[in-house]
Amino acid sequence: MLRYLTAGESHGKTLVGILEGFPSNMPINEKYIALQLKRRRIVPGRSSRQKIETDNFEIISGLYKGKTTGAPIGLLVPNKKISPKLSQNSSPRPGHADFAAMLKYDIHQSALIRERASARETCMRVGLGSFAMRFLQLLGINIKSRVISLASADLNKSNKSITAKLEEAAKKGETLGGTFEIRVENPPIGLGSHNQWDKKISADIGKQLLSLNAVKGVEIGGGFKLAEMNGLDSIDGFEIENGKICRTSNMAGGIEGGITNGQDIIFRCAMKAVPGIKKGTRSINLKTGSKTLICSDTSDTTAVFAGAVIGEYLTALELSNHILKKFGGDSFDEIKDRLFLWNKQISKKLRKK
Ligand code: EPS
Repeated sequence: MLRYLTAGESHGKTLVGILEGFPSNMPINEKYIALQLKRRRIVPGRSSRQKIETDNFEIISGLYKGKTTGAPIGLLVPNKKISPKLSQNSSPRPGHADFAAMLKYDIHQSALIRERASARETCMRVGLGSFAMRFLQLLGINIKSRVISLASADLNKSNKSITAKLEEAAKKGETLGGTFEIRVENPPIGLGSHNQWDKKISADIGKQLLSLNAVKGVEIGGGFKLAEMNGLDSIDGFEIENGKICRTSNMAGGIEGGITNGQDIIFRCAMKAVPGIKKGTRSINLKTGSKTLICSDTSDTTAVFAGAVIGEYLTALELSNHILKKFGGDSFDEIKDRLFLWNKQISKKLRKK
């Protein structure tokens, strides 16, 4: 089983990550990891903080001479912008974790909540997810993402450029939400199970995506539109094409009964607009009861483009976990051989003259 944990604060010394259960002998180099981290950083809508943070990292364990060793992978991403002194303010920012977490943890300084709740943490999840992404790529499985909409505009139909939309929002001091899609190409049949609720891969990937800051909705395949369709139209039929059993559509998004069916896995996420607003949001000081205004200069204008990239790595982590559950094995070649044999057997079963 693949597990990961992160630690670290937005302006603390360093982000820390541990990826446990990763197989040995998988080739991966630092250049590859750096490139994945850059993908999250250099996207439209980012704040000036991304010009400060370079996301240089250090692998402290689990890698030797360009190959994983099977030991837990330890990763550090030191922050460039470090703030040893945090604001003493007791006003929670609405829309963030502040209010509930301050009461829950009996903490009177909202900065202590903000520091950990910040999406800076997703940098580490992409760092750890790089290993999973490489693992999948070497097995012939690819994960892609695309932003579908920004605020209410469908990016396929809109004639206003993304840059123009973002500039307009930034000028007004506003932030924008949107939707993005994650697509897994060439997944094996049979990951997950219908046999127990906590074995369904749809729920597992959904949990990963819902754990991403600002994600408020997740749908699979036809998603919410399926609720408006009749049964027949929402079914993916069978046919024989080129002597092989295949499907007529992919409304299920590659997952039926919690099991991958061999079609592309498709998830879409709705992300709310980042609640840190330049113009300010009204709050109340929890200590004194006085009314306050909190202005944020560091928020992204939109986190949707970054979210799409992060979603890929979260999906990669969960998919790799399911591959390890199904195929077992401790070294990369062992898993690769088992997966290839499985794919061959399935292919034979689907071949019809
Ligand atoms: C974030 C707020 C800003 C962003 C941050 C996510 O940071 P802060 O207010 O903590 O300086 O810059 O994103 C990153 C630093 C990053 O690397 O993604 C938030 O509130 O989620």
